[in-house]
Amino acid sequence: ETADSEPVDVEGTGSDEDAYMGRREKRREDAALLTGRAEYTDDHEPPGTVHLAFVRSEHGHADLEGIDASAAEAMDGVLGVYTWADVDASPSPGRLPLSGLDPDVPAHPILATDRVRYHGQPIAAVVAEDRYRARDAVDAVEIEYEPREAVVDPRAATDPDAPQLFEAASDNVATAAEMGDADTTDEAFSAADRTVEIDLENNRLIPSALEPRAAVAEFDADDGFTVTMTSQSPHGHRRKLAHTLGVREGEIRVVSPRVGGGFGHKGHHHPGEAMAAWCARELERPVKWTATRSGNYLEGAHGRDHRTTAELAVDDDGSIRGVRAETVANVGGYGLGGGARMPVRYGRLLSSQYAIDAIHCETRAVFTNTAPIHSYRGAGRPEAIYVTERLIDIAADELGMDPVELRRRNLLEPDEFPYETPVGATYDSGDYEPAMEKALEAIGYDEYRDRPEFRPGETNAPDDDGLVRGVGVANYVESTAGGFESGLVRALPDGDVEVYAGTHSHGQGHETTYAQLVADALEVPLERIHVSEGDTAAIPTGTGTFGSRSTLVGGNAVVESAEKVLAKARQIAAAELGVDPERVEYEDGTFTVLEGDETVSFAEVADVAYGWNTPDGLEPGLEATTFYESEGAAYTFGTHACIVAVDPDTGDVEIERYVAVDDCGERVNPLIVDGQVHGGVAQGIGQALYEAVAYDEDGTLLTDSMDDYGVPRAADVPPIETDATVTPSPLNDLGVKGIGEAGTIAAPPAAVNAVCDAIGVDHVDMPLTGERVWRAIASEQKE
Ligand code: MCN
Repeated sequence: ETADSEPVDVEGTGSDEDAYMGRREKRREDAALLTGRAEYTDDHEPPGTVHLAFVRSEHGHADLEGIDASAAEAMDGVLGVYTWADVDASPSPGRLPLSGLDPDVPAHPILATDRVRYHGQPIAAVVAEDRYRARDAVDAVEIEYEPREAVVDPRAATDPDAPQLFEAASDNVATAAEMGDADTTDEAFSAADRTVEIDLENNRLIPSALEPRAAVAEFDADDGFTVTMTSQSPHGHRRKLAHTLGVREGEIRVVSPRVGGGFGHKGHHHPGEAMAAWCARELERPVKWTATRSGNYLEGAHGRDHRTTAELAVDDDGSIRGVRAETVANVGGYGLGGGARMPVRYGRLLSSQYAIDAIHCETRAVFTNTAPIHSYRGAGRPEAIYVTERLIDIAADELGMDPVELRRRNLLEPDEFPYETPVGATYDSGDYEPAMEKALEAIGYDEYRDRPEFRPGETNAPDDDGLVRGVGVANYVESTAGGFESGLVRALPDGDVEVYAGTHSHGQGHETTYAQLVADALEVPLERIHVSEGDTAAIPTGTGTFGSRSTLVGGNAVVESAEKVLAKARQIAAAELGVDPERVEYEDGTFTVLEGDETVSFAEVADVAYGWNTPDGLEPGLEATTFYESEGAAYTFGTHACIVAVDPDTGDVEIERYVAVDDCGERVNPLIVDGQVHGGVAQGIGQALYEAVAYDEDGTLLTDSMDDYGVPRAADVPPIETDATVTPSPLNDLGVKGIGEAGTIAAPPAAVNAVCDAIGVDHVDMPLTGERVWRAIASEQKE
């Protein structure tokens, strides 16, 4: 990227050449991040800081028969070793808040009570003068376990004979939900010409943010707690910490400095930050906890892990009549936060981009002896879109139809919006075909299908290099935004502007995009805008960054506040100029009397606002706060397509080309939007080709480090060719929709569709390792 501030050329954006909206502004936060000047949680070290480390369960399922901490307590530099008995004897409830589940199911304790339910569950907390001594003392704590039989597979867990995790959850079912209408769907299936079926696994993933979870807790009897931590939602964490510690929200300040990636798992409340705060109060010393990579892998909320049987009913002319899905979603050892409720809502996106009259989805969220599962980038949307987009390719094969043609025949038309799906989603706006055609054109779909090597429904013939190639296309929708967000805009006396938002960027570039929005609204230069997030003491109560919501709710909140500031500035300017506010026009930072020459600048108005002589009837100061609530979700959409090359001798897959055409409405900063797509696609490719979480049958996590867990390296990710269409959301004045999760949703079905096309099979479960693909080719050849 060389150009700093080019106006964009996509129709529908950047119409005003002077506007910052639509410009490819470079991220202003990057200089500090890239040169190592940025401060992360682990950089914070107040005087007297001591270090917390956890003794973690070595078993997936076991009763705790005894804990002997005497040797650890006697070690040099060790300040305390704590167990559940200590937490239980303290005023803190010590259990993470759990909503939406049977109240008889005990919530996750910050230290294990009398039983451990997953490998890595924290059992005891050791605090020492430095982290090395803390780590040595962890090894000196003796735990006596009585192992129990474990269950790690969510389907197996629903067997009445399977080990039960909680008495109150029979057959280990945490919660269940049904979406759509069963009878209508049955009728659609009986009336349809054909049905196809798939049984698939949406593989469990572990978030691999560069920065592990971390917290530094300080306690003062007069001021309460200050918890500096890695957080996607500082106000949310304040609330949850107050619950776990048993104190009032006003007694806690959460500060979240730079956050080195989150991908969902830094939005959830884990034992680490709560235990650091608990220990800080106990010891009256600042307590730092930084998870090790393995600690993060063992216990940082995992994602996905669905088992689904799904069917699609279709007529011979390609009209899709219905979709039916039955899913068992793993939630691990405890339903972390709302984590048990989250997967049962996944069915809401099963309609993808299509007009399907009948859909029915049943989901059960199930406890197993594995790490708690919560949301991982996409959180339910990738799981749903994967089901539908895989079914469509299988149906096309059954019909002998081009899978793109089958999609084209069923796409929703632009005049059908707002569109209510049979599974309870209301799509705000969409124009799906142009995005799909753009992607097909870019990948060269028709030329690919015309190649002599292409053999529909069977393994394609190898090219001269011996590799078989395949093309895969996936359409998607992404529900973005929801809830409310806070935005405060404050003009300072010299006309500089501070912006505070309740969201918290952990890689998304909010400092740049919010500044662009406010600079436009106030018509002042970008350099004069200063954006802050991440401190509950400075920022009006907000919600946080997840669900690709920040641009829509946070963006509109700061813009509305800027507009309120400008309205007041106009009143002050009018008084200064001695005319009615209606007789004042504003352009490029200057108020001018209509048909006159007198002017006053925005900076001069700000100076007056904080002077001793504010005009009569006007309160001093120049700031405004907005709590913006979105009217509903805005539905981003697009089409991703890729070409893969498969080595038939080894099953190795390489993605040779990847095209992403996304439509997130008006784009604030297309450069950042591209970056978000790149990151999301890289993670989607990780899920499709490399990332597999393995537990053995005792519930031991086998992939507890980056040696064993296949996060894609730069060389594993192909160049990503991005493009866009622009269909504004009618639900908000900016016309924006979110983009943060699009790539993780679209990439897995695009990649798997391409491999299945190359080797001529119906389905191979992710990740598409060489072994799995080779076996699929071998079994296809046998038939
Ligand atoms: N943007 C834009 N125009 C739009 C939409 C978005 O210019 N129409 C810009 C935004 O202004 C913002 C960025 O794109 O700078 C992402 O905005 P948005 O889609 O609103 O998403 P959020 O900021 O709420 O980010 C959340 C999303 C999620 S849910 C995960 S998980 C995720 C992600 O973003 N985790 C990330 N992107 C990540 N990127 C990095 N580097 N690291 C993570 O952990």
